[in-house]
Amino acid sequence: MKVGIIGFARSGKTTIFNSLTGAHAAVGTFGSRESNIAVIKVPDARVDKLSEIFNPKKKTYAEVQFVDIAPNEAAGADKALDSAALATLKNVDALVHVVRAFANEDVMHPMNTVDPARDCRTLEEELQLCDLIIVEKRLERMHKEHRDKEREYDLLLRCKEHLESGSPLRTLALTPPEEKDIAGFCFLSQKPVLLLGNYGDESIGKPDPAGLQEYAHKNGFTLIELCGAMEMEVAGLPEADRKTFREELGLGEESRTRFLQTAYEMLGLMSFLTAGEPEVRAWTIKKGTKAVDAAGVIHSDIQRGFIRAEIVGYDAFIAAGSMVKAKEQGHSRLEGKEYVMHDGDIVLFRFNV
Ligand SMILES: Nc1nc2c(ncn2[C@@H]2O[C@H](COP(=O)(O)OP(=O)(O)OP(=O)(O)O)[C@@H](O)[C@H]2O)c(=O)[nH]1
Ligand SMILES: [Mg+2]
Repeated sequence: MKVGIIGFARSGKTTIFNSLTGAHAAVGTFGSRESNIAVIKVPDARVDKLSEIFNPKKKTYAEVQFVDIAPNEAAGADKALDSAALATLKNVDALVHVVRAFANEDVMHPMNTVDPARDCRTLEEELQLCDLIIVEKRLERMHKEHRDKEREYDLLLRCKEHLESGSPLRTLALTPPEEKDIAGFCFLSQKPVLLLGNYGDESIGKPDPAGLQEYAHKNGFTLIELCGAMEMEVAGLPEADRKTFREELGLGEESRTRFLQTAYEMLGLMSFLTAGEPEVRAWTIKKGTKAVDAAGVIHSDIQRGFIRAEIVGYDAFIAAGSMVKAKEQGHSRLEGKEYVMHDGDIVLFRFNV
């Protein structure tokens, strides 16, 4: 999974990027002009347990890639995204909007005041406007080419109306074939947005100090609240010291864990597992994914040549203690293409290409 970190200039994007990934990208004025990329492993006790049993050559956790967009070249702008950012964000699966909720006289907000709800609204409008420009250009071109009887034209007209009414494309009801038809546009307002309130340490212990909880609740957003600067400091400590510091500072559970749990839940993600001597591995899919599409996450050949999925549930496997026993006890099932995957399914795909 790929996540794009967006937000206004100096909202703490790189600070949050560092605290979630443990990277050491430079923050502030001397930060890099390039975007930052880092990958984190998704902790999964099932991968650890299966590895104890299979003793594989390789143990692979699911991964989340974070992209922290480069500072906006148009300094002082009330826009969060320049053209470089737009290109960077095309292929991410979700957006994390870092909302500045900390006061810091030394680093001014590009709009001079700190107003989290305003930033959320402004950025949401910006995403919609970016998409509207793409839609209008495409419609105009299709019209010129006398292609306005095509299905895509109708669909884009619907997108246009929806955007013009001030709504993001993620709230437009689309059938699965329609989703496929517009997937190539990589519309930004269609991507799920997770709000990340970046607070100063003066906010710790205060109820909804920036009004962000209320905003998120009213507008149907998921919100994660962090003290970016402190989190980044703690993320740089040796692992043994981190827990004590977190407790002393009142920071609560590890920010990465909290982030991953919230993001998985919001995005409706789950994992299935593959296990054998060469490798034990977790794979991330959306809830509701069918066996044949889950196969495609591993390799397109396996999807194309799909015959059957041999499945044992994780809990049944652990109770049985081995694959042989799980099979003897009748826990192994052969499922077809249409089978809807369950969280923790241990799978062996049978395929033929
Ligand atoms: N007081 C305080 N300062 C913070 C916090 N988070 C970030 N800052 C400061 O704000 C400045 C900008 O932080 P960055 O993480 O570089 O912000 P950014 O959004 O990546 O900035 P650009 O990439 O330049 O748009 C730095 O000087 C940080 O030290 C915070 O939680 N509290
Ligand atoms: Mg930055």
